[in-house]
Amino acid sequence: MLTIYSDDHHLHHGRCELIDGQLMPCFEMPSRADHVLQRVKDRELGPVEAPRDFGRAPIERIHDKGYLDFFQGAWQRWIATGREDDIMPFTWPARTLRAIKPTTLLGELGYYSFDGGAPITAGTWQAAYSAAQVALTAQASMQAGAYSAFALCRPPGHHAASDVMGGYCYLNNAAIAAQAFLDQGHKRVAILDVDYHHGNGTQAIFYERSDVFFASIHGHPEFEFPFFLGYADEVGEGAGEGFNINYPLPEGSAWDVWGAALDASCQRIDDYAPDVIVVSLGVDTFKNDPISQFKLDSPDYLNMGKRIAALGKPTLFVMEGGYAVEEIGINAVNVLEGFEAALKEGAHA
Ligand code: 6XA
Ligand code: ZN
Repeated sequence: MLTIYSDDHHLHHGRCELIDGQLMPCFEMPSRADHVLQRVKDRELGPVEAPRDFGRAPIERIHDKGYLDFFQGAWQRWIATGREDDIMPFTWPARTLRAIKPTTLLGELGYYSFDGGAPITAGTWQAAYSAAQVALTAQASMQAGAYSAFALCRPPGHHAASDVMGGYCYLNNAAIAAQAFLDQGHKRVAILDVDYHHGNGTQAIFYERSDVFFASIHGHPEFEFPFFLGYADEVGEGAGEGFNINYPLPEGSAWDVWGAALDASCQRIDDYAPDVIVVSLGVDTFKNDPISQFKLDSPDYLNMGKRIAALGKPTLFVMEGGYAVEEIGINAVNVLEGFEAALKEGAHA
């Protein structure tokens, strides 16, 4: 399987995030992608290539132009005021306030974000832009005939909506790739989000559309981030009704429960009959992950890949979360190796 990877992710290394009542060093750190890349190489998964540059146009198919302009220009505005530490939002237009867009940098940042977990640093735009190009290049390789590809994106993307950042995410790499498939002639794309956290951004982007089916398996928002989306009764709206499915699972869920939700997700995806599948591949479902309450073990990721392969569809894997840095490479690449092993065994027609 071809892996697309850019070193530009090193340009983004936030100092801290606000989590569980504390300012903590960011769990989302450069060594995550380094470990995944190393494992891809150690296991000889396939060639590793740098992304091409498709420009901003395919990103603008998903993200609001004003949001992109703000994000791209935020750092220059910040340092022009004499600051050089990370930019962090701290006030949001929640109920009782007006959802107006202020003109000051920190006001605008509150408007364009939903949590204190997505710091903007000097290199954040470039890293996120390159991650989107990584996803687009992997997508292009499939458009050119590859059956599968791995977009080793960092920063991740599934919490980012059209004009909102948060949860370590700025640009929604999986959504951008899904839209590119549609723009290049595919009719139906299914996004399967296996990250521990609900993909609220991806859900929001496609909630009223029937050309993208979204299925997510995640920690129940009653106890887990992002808290305000990801419930089972969110089934899509308008033209999108019936094209969104959530499997919120309890704390402590291991493969027995998780795998059953995967089976159910795959059944729904099968019914949808997509042309292509995009997997939001987070491995923070791992038992030793520092910010998750699920209990998947490393061999479970092989089974995950096999089950996804059994869908028999071209599949693009897009890297999302996973913070047990020592094991993130093993677990992510296990999914890809399980997928490839199943293909060799003839799981797809
Ligand atoms: C709170 C936790 C953010 C979770 C980010 C993640 N700052 N999403 O892994 O998939
Ligand atoms: Zn996650």
